Amino acid sequence: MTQPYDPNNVFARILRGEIPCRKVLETEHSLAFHDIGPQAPTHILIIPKGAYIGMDDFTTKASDAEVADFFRAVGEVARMAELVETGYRVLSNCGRNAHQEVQHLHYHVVGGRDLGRMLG
Ligand code: IU
Repeated sequence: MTQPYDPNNVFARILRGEIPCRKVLETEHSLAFHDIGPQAPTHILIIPKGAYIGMDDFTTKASDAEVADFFRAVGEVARMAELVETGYRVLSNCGRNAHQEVQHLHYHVVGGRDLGRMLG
C-alpha cells in the first residue's frame, strides 16, 4: 500500500459511531452492516475494526486473531442472512483497478437473487 490510511474515511467514522449504520453483526474485531446502496435484496458489508485499507495491509499487518475473526464474521453474516441454501457472492474491491470507493477494507456479501456469472 502506498497511500496512508485515512482515519476520516466513512467506515472509520461508522466504527467510531460518528455516522449511523444498520448493524448486522459485531464481533471483537469486525463489524457488519447493510450497504447503503444495495445491489441485490441482501447486500451486507463486513469490515475489520482495525485500520486496514485493503487485503495487502490486512494480511501482512493484522494479527491471526483479527484475520480469523474477520473471515468467521463473513461466514456468519451469510448464515444470519439465510443465504447459504440459495447461494451468495463474496467480493472485495482492492485498489484503483477494482474501483475501491472506501479506503477501509470491506467484503461485500451479496445475495437474494440470481447474481449471474461474474467473469466470462
Ligand atoms: P467499493 O467496493 O469500495 O466500491 O464499495 C463501497 C461500498 O460502500 C458501496 O457498495 C457503497 O454503497 C457502500 N457505502 C456504504 O454502505 N455507506 C457509505 O456511507 C458509503 C458507501 I460513502
